[in-house]
Amino acid sequence: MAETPPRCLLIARQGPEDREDRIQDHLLELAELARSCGFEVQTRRILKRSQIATRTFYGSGQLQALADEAARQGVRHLICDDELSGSQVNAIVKLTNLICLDRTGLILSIFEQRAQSREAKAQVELARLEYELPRLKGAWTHLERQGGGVGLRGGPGETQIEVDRRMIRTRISQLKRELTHLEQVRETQRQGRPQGLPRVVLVGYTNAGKTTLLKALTGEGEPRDLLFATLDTTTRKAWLGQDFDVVTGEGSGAPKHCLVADTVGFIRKLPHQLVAAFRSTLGEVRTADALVVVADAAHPDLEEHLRVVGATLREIGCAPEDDDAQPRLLVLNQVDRLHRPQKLDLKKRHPGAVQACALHGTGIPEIRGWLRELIPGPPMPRELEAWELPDPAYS
Ligand SMILES: Nc1nc2c(ncn2[C@@H]2O[C@H](COP(=O)(O)OP(=O)(O)OP(=O)(O)O)[C@@H](O)[C@H]2O)c(=O)[nH]1
Ligand SMILES: [Mg+2]
Repeated sequence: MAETPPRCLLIARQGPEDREDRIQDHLLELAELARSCGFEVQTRRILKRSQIATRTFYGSGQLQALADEAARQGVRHLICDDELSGSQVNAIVKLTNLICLDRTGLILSIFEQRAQSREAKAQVELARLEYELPRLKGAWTHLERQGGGVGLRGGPGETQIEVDRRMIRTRISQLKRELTHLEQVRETQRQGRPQGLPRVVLVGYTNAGKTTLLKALTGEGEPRDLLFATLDTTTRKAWLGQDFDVVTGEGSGAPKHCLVADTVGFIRKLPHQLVAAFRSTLGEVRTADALVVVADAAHPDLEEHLRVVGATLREIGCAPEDDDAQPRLLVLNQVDRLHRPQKLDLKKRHPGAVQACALHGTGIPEIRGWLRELIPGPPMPRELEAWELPDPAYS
């Protein structure tokens, strides 16, 4: 019999400068993350607060009311959209008696569930330890206080923290060494791939349809309606048509191919520990011959998703104005879920993009055509779109 999923309560703070609809959108995304982690969302709640409460972030009065509500509904988990310190999480747990996760902790849990390959597992464990290390202090403050209370330096709590920190640092060093080794293995594999085939990487916001597009282009891939379904980079060969110019009739007629790699998706506030840990996986993006940026055109937050993708690409060293920038194609996917006026509006906003439905194969010949012409070769001069420009909000 299938186990019933644990139920959770989601909260986010709305400060005086935040628009309520934005916070609602963020809570909706948090609900998707919670669902992808195996939770059932019972309630979403915005907590309006002009000031952040130092100890509990949300303030003890509102938290107490939430704890009472959770107790009535039999909910055991509280998930917060805001980034909390370790001591704030501990204070919330103590006050509410609920298991408390922040957004970063939730994303890390999803990655832990999904990691399959040795490399993905090591990357996720490294990110988890980097996340936990500065939080250890909070977990042991009661012991520290005990130690301090009797006038001892290095009381039992401090000693325990030091032991834990040392163990974690040792493990972090081990993992970094292992990842460096795996990166070398990956490099050797990369060199062993069929020579002369251009390599294209699919990037984009999580759940946009990257794996579906991989499947449409190469016949392989397992798309799933979950955030972060893909963690491991999968590379497959795609047929791009014949080397044959239909107008001039020239060309050898030989089949043309390229390699297409599917990658881990991006998200707003992707924990920097994960970006750092996935450095080598994301290295595939930096070294690719071309990028195909896949976006869910039917998502109400399309433009924000694009800005997040633009900023994350910059963070990993792919700025479109760099001299060695790769050619980029924007694929506005899932247009089967849009009406004609919406598609026309999109055409105005993103004239250079291909509108596609990877699920049913619409737009795929156009994408193949772009790949055939653009790789290998210098990037075609083009005007950058707004989402690709540096954005102080995401740096
Ligand atoms: N209607 C529609 N659904 C699509 C389309 N492309 C993908 N989907 C659906 O969107 C969901 C996510 O697709 P994936 O291909 O797994 O998305 P992804 O970008 O690889 O997601 P992650 O690996 O989780 O980051 C799946 O349920 C797909 O069936 C499309 O063109 N139209
Ligand atoms: Mg995927």
